[in-house]
Amino acid sequence: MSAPDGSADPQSPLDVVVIGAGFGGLYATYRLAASGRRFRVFEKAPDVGGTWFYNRYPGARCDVDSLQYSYSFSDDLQQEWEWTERFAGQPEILRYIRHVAQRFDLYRHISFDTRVTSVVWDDAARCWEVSTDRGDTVRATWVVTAVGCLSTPKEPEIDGLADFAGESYYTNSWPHDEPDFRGKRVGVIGTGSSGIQSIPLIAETAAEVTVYQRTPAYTMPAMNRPLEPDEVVAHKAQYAQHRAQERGSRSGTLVVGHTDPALAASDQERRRRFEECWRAGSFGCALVSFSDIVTHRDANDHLVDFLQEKVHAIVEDQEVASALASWEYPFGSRRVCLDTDYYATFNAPHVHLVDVKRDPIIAVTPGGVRTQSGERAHDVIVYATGFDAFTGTLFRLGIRGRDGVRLADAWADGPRTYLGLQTAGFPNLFVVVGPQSPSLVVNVVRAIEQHVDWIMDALDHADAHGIGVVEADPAAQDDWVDHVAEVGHATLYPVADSYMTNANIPGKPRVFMPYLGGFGAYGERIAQVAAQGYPGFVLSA
Ligand code: N01
Repeated sequence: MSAPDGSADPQSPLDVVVIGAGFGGLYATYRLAASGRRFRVFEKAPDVGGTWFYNRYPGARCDVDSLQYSYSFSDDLQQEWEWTERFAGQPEILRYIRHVAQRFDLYRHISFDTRVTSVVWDDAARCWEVSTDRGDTVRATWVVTAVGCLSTPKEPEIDGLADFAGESYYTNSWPHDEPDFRGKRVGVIGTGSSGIQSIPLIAETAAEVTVYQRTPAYTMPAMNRPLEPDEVVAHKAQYAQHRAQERGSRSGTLVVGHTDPALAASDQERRRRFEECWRAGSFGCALVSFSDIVTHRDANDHLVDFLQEKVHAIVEDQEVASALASWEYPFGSRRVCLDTDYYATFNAPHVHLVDVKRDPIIAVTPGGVRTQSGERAHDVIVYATGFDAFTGTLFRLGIRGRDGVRLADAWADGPRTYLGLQTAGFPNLFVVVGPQSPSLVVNVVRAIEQHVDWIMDALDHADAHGIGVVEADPAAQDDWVDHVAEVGHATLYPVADSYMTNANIPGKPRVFMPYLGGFGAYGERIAQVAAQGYPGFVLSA
């Protein structure tokens, strides 16, 4: 993109626009800055961090080990940074992301407080026109969306939300001034990871906590703890090997699975392994404790029976225990949670459970929450009601491809991508950790590096070969969509209603969205496509 004298021509399109400055956008920024390309990054928040910027509710914490849920691109960085806990809390993760942005001088590339409002393909000029709510309009040959899969809050479909006279908070957009729950009657709606992490902490200070549970989550104790200096030294000494193992693994982590089926094991052996995973603080361990846990309902049921016993042993009121463990779907088919004292919290006299499957919420009222059985008074309501996942944020970017087709229309029946990276009809637009890639079912920081590295290689290839347009071939895309569905449906994952199947948003098509073929295998596949000159993509000058 040079003027005749060799300098950058300000009228010519930028090389790249990146949308988002969370883990994904920040790594793309790092790679682009190093490449010498002309680019700009737009971020709607006032700072870096993405999901870790917004989700600052009490107890917000990662459930992948810190030493694995971190960038691997710089050995200096991974050697210097000191994680303090096995599972880092949100403040520590945000400090880390800010540190990365400062250490590599990335802030200067990012326009903060700037929401992208439209991304429109100009076929004549063969570039994208990107507009923002600040009035910027820039043109760029390539667009990289790094907007996260869990970044648009889901508005709970409950009547009367606006009528509530007390304080309302959403875990996914928690205020920076910490709410004070002391002496207050708090209602919490939602029992996914966010609810399960925040409820025990809210209960520490609130006068009364009422948890409205519609679907009970599977959750296991996180066994979080401070990291020992010796184990950190040992891990750092082996970082290269650990990272290679993560990259080649099914889940992008160091969890190693068993290859024998639960259905062929003795009761004693099953119990031994399930207990081991329970004590390890690793739901990933449980998912791969036997080869058939996520593929055979009977095998899965053995684990469910084990977990039911655990809940009944911790929770004193057996009726409450039954409600907390009334799972009607297989373990793992909704995202499993890791918690700290979640079940034990229900032993406190001021913590109550309302099973809204049996006693549905009718409305939020000025004074609290009305269910079929009556009204409960609250001073505060916390909504831990989740996200319009995977596609919610992408659709809100106002993306229009060839012939003005909206991405939302092209994906009206569910996402259609080739390798989860591109969509036919939307040339030169790459999606980082979107639908039909491993994304949320693996260590997402590894997945981000994998995608960004692949995209940067594709841009290098395009530059080296005089290619101006890269677009998914519709036939290759059809094959990939079928493959993602086939692999997903060979497991129990699509059985449950959840954000993974779009089932949490009324009106969205039910489609299982992540790719379950394994992180390492997926990495090999996309690397092979690159090595073979990008079959399945149409490349033109
Ligand atoms: O959201 P969720 P989340 N009335 O969708 C309920 C990641 N994460 O924010 O299932 C009553 O899981 C809903 O009930 P139902 C992680 O990937 C990671 O908790 O619709 N209830 C459900 O119980 C996680 O999976 C970490 O029946 C309503 C809950 O709200 C993902 O983010 C921490 C309702 C939503 O659960 C999302 O987790 C936090 C209604 N109208 C999050 N609407 C860690 O790394 C919704 N619900 C640890």
